[in-house]
Amino acid sequence: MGNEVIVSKDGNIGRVTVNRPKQLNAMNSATRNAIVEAFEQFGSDSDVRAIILTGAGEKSFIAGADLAEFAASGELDLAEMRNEWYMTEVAATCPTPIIAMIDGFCLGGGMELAMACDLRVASERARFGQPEINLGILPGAGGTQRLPRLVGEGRALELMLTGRMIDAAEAERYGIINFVWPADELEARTTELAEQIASKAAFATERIKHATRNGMPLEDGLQKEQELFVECFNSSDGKEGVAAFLEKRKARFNRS
Ligand code: CO8
Repeated sequence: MGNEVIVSKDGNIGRVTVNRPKQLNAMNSATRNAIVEAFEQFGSDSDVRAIILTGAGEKSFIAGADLAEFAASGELDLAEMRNEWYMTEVAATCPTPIIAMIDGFCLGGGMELAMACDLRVASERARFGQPEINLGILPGAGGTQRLPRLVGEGRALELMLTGRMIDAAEAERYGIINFVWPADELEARTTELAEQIASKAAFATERIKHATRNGMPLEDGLQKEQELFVECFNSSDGKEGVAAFLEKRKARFNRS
């Protein structure tokens, strides 16, 4: 792995930082591959209970795809594109919950990656948008599907058809982000949130994510949820959680 992405582990929290601040953390192919590698590594590390994805510097989370790389590439075929943007699928299916911590620009493929994560938190100076329309292309890394699910079709179409940028307050009102915090508190409050999730029963957090993110029609999704509930109910963490409540003590979960 080069230094386009910095990966570190801090107790039960995995940190993934896109590190191209001069390009406003726009993602080239190497960046996307490094993100995939980091999510896969943390997703299979049983010590890691929550992941924080962010961008280096104060100006940008991720300003989308690297347009210089776009310009230098020739024709794109479907298989190549799927391979290049596999990262959003890895984020959505990674068993470990991922929080996108957004400071500054969150645009195009950056917004699509954030939407593939599980929670999004932002500083007051964050800016969001799907500016692909201004380039004559479309949000092709999940934007046309994930944005309407977050904000409803009308708002999603308006954002994608105009390419308008919105501020953090509007993004919160739209339901794109979970919390807006002052920039100087963003890191600490995101870590607190990650620690809160990391302190829960990982056997169950994984299954909550899986059931919620499976993208199935309602009936199939409800059936899947019941299957996963039975697994959790019968797990040793499930037994321990209920026993601890009744015994008025803190639960000791062991991810099984
Ligand atoms: N790619 C490459 N370089 C970038 C990008 C980018 N996306 N964004 C910014 N940069 C570079 C600039 O070129 C500039 O470099 P330099 O200093 O060498 O000139 C540097 O970052 C700083 O940028 P600006 O000087 O433009 O900074 P400003 O504060 O004036 O503006 C903006 C900031 C508004 C964010 C502006 O840079 C901008 O509009 N950037 C482009 C944003 C954009 O259009 N993103 C979407 C890209 S397309 C995409 O993400 C599609 C994803 C799905 C594709 C799936 C199919 C394959």
